[in-house]
Amino acid sequence: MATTTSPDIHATPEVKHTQLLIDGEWRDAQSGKTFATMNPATEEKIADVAEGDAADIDLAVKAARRAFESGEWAEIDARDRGRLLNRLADLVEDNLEELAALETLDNGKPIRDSLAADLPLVVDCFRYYAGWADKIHGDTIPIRGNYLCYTRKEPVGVVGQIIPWNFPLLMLAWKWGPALAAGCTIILKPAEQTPLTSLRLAELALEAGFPPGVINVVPGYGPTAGAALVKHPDVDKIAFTGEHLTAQIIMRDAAETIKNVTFELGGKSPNIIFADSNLDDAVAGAEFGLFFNQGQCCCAGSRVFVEKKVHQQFVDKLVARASNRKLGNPFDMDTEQGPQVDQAQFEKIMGFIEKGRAAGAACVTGGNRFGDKGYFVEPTVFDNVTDDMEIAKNEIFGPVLSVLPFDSMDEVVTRANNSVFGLAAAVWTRDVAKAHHIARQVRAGTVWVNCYDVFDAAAPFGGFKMSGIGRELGEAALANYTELKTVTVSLD
Ligand code: TXE
Repeated sequence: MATTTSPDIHATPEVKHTQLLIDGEWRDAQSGKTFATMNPATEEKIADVAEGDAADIDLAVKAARRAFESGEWAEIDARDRGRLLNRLADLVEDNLEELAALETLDNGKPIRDSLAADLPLVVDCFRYYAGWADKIHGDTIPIRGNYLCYTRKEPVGVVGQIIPWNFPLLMLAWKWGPALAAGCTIILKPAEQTPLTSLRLAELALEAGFPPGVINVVPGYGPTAGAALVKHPDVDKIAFTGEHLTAQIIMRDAAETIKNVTFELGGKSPNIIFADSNLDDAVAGAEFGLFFNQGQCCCAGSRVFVEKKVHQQFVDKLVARASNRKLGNPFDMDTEQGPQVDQAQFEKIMGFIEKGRAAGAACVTGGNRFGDKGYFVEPTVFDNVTDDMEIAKNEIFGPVLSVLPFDSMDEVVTRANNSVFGLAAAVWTRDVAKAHHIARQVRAGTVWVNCYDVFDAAAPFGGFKMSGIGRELGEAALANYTELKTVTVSLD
């Protein structure tokens, strides 16, 4: 894992690339259009970035198709694909502080999180999939008759990857790692809020030696660039992370060409705290599980179920911690919470806070804007939330935590599962049997026991129900980027 020493956190990182990367070349959008990417901490413009649309997507798809068909990529030794991924990981490590600063500038996340979480996880992810590149293989299968039957795992082809803004580099790594290990070629559409680190990574990929056309990056808006990628007949697969409502549009658009899709969507994850838990650990876990990354995590533990016996004690401790969180300049090393990513997200969150109050939930800390510049929201805790309230049902994607008291195990399982989502869950208890019972009964792709937000490139992640289709990370993610071919040879 990468380590850092005394980063120059106050230096404004240089914005080296604002154009599209297509076929190994930096280009303006064919329309000549640009869009502004903003600093959410200051509400000031950072840079104008080329705004790709359908015409640019078409060029990028042609480049990716040529790179895929030409064999200079898919046919190179699998081990060499792994070597390139490792070289990319090295370059990320060599430029870790610059990348972390650029991420913080464009997204607003505290520099200490970019340095300690996002970037090390990116490096780990590339290295993990570098190791897989030469281990993707089929089986021999004993079928009836005198035949040799075997399977091959072949790259799915040209893939479109559409990512969000909450972990711009990490979402890129989760998508690039398995796709490149499998031998696919890529068109990445980063989120319009945070295009800068994707473009810098594209430059590092060129430096690492990925052939032209293997990795193309086309910033732009969802309904134009994103939709063009989804509808393009020569794109074999779409991998998307974002909102379930967007996924519904993508699924409809992808239906036109029966495109293979995988989705990592939102959640309303239950974090269940039993009276027999180590309460201080549980409180710390609830705080981290929701407030990390300004609450902008798909797996945020936004429904905190607390056993009634310890409810008041828990709320008092949580309020003490939440109200002590340090908000401010994300480039200060001791800042724990930065701004939300943009005005739209800020307004969405403030709207939910109003709905919580109107529904009668008790706002026990926070509930307001912080400061008068930048999209900062005070860490907010609602107590005595009931399952039918809007704030208990919808993904808020901000620093707003709901406490829901409960009495019994059966009750809490039913209530935890009473959601259209099923991404993650956590349980805090000293009773092993209780922990495993919850782990088994809760319908979610990840269950953490006495911990929260523990991620590793090797551990699959993804959702049940409306939280997604398919799994990212781990060996499981390779299935997203491979087609299985059966070959049967007559031995007569
Ligand atoms: O998401 P979108 P937004 C949730 C979270 C947040 C809400 C809205 O609740 O408040 O979504 O955020 C591209 N065809 N999550 O509007 O629209 C878009 O350009 C193709 C949860 O930012 O899903 C961007 O690149 N692509 C989530 C990406 O989709 C389209 C992370 C994500 O944007 C498109 C982010 C279209 N028609 C938000 N429309 C998570 N699961 O972690 C948009 N896009």
